[in-house]
Amino acid sequence: MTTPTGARATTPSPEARALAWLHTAHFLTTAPRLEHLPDHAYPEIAFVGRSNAGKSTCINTLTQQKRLAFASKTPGRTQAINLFTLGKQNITDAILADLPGYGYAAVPKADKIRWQEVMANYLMSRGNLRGVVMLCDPRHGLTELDDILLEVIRPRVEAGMHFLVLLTKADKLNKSEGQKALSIARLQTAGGEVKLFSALKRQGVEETALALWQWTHKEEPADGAAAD
Ligand SMILES: Nc1nc2c(ncn2[C@@H]2O[C@H](COP(=O)(O)OP(=O)(O)OP(=O)(O)O)[C@@H](O)[C@H]2O)c(=O)[nH]1
Ligand SMILES: [Mg+2]
Repeated sequence: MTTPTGARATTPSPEARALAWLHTAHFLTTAPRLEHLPDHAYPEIAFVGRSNAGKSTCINTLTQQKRLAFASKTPGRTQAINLFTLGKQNITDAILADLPGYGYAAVPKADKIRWQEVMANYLMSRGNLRGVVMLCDPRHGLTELDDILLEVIRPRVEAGMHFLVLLTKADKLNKSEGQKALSIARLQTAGGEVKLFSALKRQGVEETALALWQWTHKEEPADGAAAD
């Protein structure tokens, strides 16, 4: 776009637009079980990963809000599915879901099994799940439970669902450790998209924001009109 004097008007970069969109996040609801999840018509993006991997911190960083999702030093803090709405001018156009972490040793076995079932059901059956962000602390690597989750979502990824692995707390790795972690995770996800992410150093934040925006908006008509 040009101004009357012919100078280019400054339009925000796609990354800045994506971050502004993420900043609109509002808490919607918390669902202790799948049947408590509200149905809605918007694309949903789920954040999954081992307990303490950094899911809630990642959501807070992406949305540029300090306490939207509850981040904690105590593993197992997120115990229900928390949903957040996104959308400019209070017009919701997407939902983020913060899922409880798995693999925390101190959780009673029955609770662990119950949660694994809830998560597998969610990932297999949630109708408008547009994408999954799997967070993984690269110092632990992808674990057996992460592998099970990869198998659960494989059919949906093959059917077109978006998927991204974020290697969190990248500030704790040096450059060569980071590159090695990327290579290993790419092998383990059979060439899946993997990025280094650090909430502390804001590494990978803009690219991830842009990916989420594209996942939820690129199917829209080119003129920006709502689908219906
Ligand atoms: N150094 C560093 N620490 C981080 C980063 N992201 C998260 N952490 C820390 O990791 C711990 C766990 O973070 P959470 O965001 O609560 O992890 P979670 O995956 O939501 O955990 P659960 O809800 O228990 O599943 C906290 O102490 C965070 O401060 C990061 O990028 N760098
Ligand atoms: Mg959490």
